[in-house]
Amino acid sequence: REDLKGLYSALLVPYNEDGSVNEEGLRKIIRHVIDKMELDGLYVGGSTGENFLLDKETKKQIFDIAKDETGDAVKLIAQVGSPNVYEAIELGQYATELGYDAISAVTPFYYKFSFKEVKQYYKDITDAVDNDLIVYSIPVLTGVEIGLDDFGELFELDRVVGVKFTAADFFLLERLRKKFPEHLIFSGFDEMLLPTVVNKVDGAIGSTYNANGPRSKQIFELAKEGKVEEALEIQNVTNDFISAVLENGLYPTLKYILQQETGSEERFYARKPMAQSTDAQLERAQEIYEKYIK
Ligand code: SI3
Repeated sequence: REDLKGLYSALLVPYNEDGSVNEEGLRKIIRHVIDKMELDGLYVGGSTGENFLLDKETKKQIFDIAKDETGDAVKLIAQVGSPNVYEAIELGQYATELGYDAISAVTPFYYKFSFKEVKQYYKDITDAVDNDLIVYSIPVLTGVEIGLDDFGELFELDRVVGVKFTAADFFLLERLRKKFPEHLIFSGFDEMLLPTVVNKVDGAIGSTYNANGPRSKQIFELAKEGKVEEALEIQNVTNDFISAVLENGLYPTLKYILQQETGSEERFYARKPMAQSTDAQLERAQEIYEKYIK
């Protein structure tokens, strides 16, 4: 799936104060990512979209809006994973019918599933959904670690075409790349984009690319051309930005910046139980916005 390579926005979703989707705001973010950030695709239904706080109908609504606003302009990957595998299958079929280019599924979490159970989960999804699948591995949030040999078993499943690797384990990343040259590897931590590109990932999916797209694209392109020194300079500024964002709160800061960038009057709320931004966070977000993005 050469066509899936590239830089993706882990799509941020703005909510209204009552927890419903702010559709106008979401459409504006999508336009911003496509037209101004000029990214290659959208990863819809991920952590950044607060997906794991949503009911099934709202997840479908977001898939609908993203497809409707995007058309065929960029690639679309639908994250459908959930410990409820029946829901994952239904969402995978739904996104596939809508025309999503691929699906992705987080490793099942909460219960301590054995690897045999994790593998069965991916087999159940790929057997039932007529689309290619990217494993979403994010041990920092799920607690699920997958080793080299286990990745090999998942990659043997029909239609498992790669992994979104959101981890800082560069030894495992290097081993994966060497052993599975035909599978897609997407980098998941934006602050580590450069070293993952040096390790020859095929693309990256991240939250900060929604706002810091141009620098991220430069890092990606320069590193691919072997211009590591130049890429590092941009990664350094990028990481000043990401450090400030993480210190102030990832969601409040990105929501504030995207509200400003899209010229939206309505505040971009978080979905409960995620806390709403405080005045102090909003003030700091404005400073970060002015210093790094505006
Ligand atoms: O599913 C998604 O929304 C993502 O792709 C998440 C993405 O990997 C982000 N990870 C987390 C834990 O939020 C990163 O983009 C992350 O926000 C960024 O690297 C800052 O740490």
